Amino acid sequence: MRLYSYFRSSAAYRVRIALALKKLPFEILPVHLLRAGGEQLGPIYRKLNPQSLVPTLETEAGALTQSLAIIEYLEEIQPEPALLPRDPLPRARVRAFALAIACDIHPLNNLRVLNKLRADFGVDQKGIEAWYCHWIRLGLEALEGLIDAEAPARGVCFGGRPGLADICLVPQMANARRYACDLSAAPKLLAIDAALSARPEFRAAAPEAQPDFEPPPAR
Ligand SMILES: N[C@@H](CCC(=O)N[C@@H](CS)C(=O)NCC(=O)O)C(=O)O
Repeated sequence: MRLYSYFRSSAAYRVRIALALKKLPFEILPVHLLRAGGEQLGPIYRKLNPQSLVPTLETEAGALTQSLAIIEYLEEIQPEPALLPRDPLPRARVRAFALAIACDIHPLNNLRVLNKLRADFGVDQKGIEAWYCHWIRLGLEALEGLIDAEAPARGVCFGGRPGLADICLVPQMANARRYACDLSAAPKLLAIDAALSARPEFRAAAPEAQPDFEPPPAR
């Protein structure tokens, strides 16, 4: 399989973690979201992914878009280790946590949204940072209420091993740190993120381990 990815894309990061947990071999094809106005917007990539977003997973059966759809596909073709609980109620709760990140936090802070705020609404860098951290703080505070008090001791959001909720959490926390957002309202998530980030599958999927990684410019 081939994954169209950008080292800093948190949606691609989710798929990288899932592939690593499933031990599925894959090749990274970098798509630079900033270079030349954004390689994702070019006609060749757009044909593959009409939304012009990363990730896209190319499989032998065809190309797939949307990180959560890709991860559920991986779950179906390779059920072990399971990323979702079997029982309907905990399964729905894990999905709710993942969707709270993927639908209610991440899209508000996506590159194209920030670009629009800058270009058409005159928002400066300070305003962008305030916007970014506002949605993260609001979202993470709510997520903190979705997990139980024992989760930090388990080192995962739900159950006993990393799953879909953890796959969404770690990239979102990386985004929060990149913008130096105040995460003090989310102590359980901070502890879980630290435990998960030490696992080899999460380390292999991290931005700094990617072939297209670029260190942040010195401030
Ligand atoms: N819901 C999509 C979101 C994908 C997405 O927003 N990707 C971002 C990077 S994390 C992107 O490609 N942004 C490019 C842009 O905004 O132009 C998914 O989960 O795959």
